[in-house]
Amino acid sequence: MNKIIVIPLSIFLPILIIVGVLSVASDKSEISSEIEEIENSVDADVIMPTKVSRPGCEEIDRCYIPSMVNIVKGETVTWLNEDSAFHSVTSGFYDEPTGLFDSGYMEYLQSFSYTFDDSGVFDYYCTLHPWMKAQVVVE
Ligand SMILES: [Cu+2]
Repeated sequence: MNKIIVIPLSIFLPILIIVGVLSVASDKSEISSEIEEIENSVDADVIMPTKVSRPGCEEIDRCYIPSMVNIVKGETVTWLNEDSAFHSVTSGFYDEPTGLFDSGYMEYLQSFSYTFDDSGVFDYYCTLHPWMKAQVVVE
């Protein structure tokens, strides 16, 4: 006759709970490592730092960091929004967009890239926060 192995519920239930907790924990670490991957995968030239949705950053020239980027023709600039608020990267001045580039609203950790094919000084700003402005200088 075959022996039937009976695992008492008092042992089985705690094991089940531990396995459940462990799988939730590994899910969480997976998510945080995914976020890290996103942050590391974006090689940003310019970041929008936290708290720039309130005026003040313009006084220390830190609405976009750095506030001036120097590149040569044909190079690409990548912006990364590290703020929890929406921001944009829009060519021109507030209420005077040139139409050359516009990221639209960028959410947290969203990036935007633009390749500059002509030389010149390119001003840009945030459509949501008039004090946010910076420049790309293309040789
Ligand atoms: Cu903004």
